[in-house]
Amino acid sequence: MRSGHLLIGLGAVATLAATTGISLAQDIGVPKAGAFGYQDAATESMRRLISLSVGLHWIAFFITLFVTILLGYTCWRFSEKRNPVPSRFSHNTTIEVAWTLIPVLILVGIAYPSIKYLYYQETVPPSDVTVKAIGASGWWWNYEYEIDGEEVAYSSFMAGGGYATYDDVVKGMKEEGASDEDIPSLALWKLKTTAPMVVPVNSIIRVQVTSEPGGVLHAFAVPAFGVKADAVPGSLHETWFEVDRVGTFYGQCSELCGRGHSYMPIEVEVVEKEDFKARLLEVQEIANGPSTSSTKVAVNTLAE
Ligand SMILES: [Cu+2]
Repeated sequence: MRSGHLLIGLGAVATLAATTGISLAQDIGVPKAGAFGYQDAATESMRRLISLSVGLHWIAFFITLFVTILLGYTCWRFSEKRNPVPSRFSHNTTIEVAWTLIPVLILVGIAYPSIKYLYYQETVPPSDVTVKAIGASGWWWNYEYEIDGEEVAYSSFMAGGGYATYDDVVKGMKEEGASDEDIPSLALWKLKTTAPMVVPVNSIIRVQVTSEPGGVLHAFAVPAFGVKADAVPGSLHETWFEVDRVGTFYGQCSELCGRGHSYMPIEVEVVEKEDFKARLLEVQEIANGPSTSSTKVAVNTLAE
């Protein structure tokens, strides 16, 4: 059975490696039947993270292989039958130095790329757009921008929130008068929002993450971008990403924040640079209504 497991292990690592290639697939972050490994990387940061992870898996694989073979050989070679008179020595300087030094070198070999990646990820380059993502205590996200001195702010709720089952979502949203394209597909249920975060493609996006004052902990996470930042009331955390393609990407709140934790998805719409401002203002208008002041954040009207 062991060789079977090894083959599965090798297959798993190969699949992880395969996910590092650039794909033009849309709707990254949507669950797919039989999917395995990481989501397609849409940023350089996530590509680096995947190659680091694949490298670490290979190191862990060979260490496990080595230890398993050594253990098997020892059990076989030094059994009572084959080795009736055991040797009595208790020290061997050469091997003691080796089994101390080799693991230290392996750990240093792991630490170096890990710290290098951390430094890359934690250093925010000069940004083109800054977005403030605020986790709301009623379980949704608020997004705030300042574009050409103009404040843009809106709330992003789960599309079809407040219903217990997917059938109820379809039925309920139809009764509310929603069009077919507003109703999320089953795969997009709990991922699609009423108003996505909008960002331009191939631009450095700085995301400032926090939580409502007096609120609870959330976390802003989009796996395809390789970002995850805790949202803590009274504290401003920063992360950044630069997406290499136009499309829609999904993430979810990734810190257990309470009753509505699974109902506060993150939908990021990546658009061409020249379409960015118009699309952002359009989303703000959809979210807040045409007459609402841009600085006013919509109140959650969805049933909880
Ligand atoms: Cu949350």
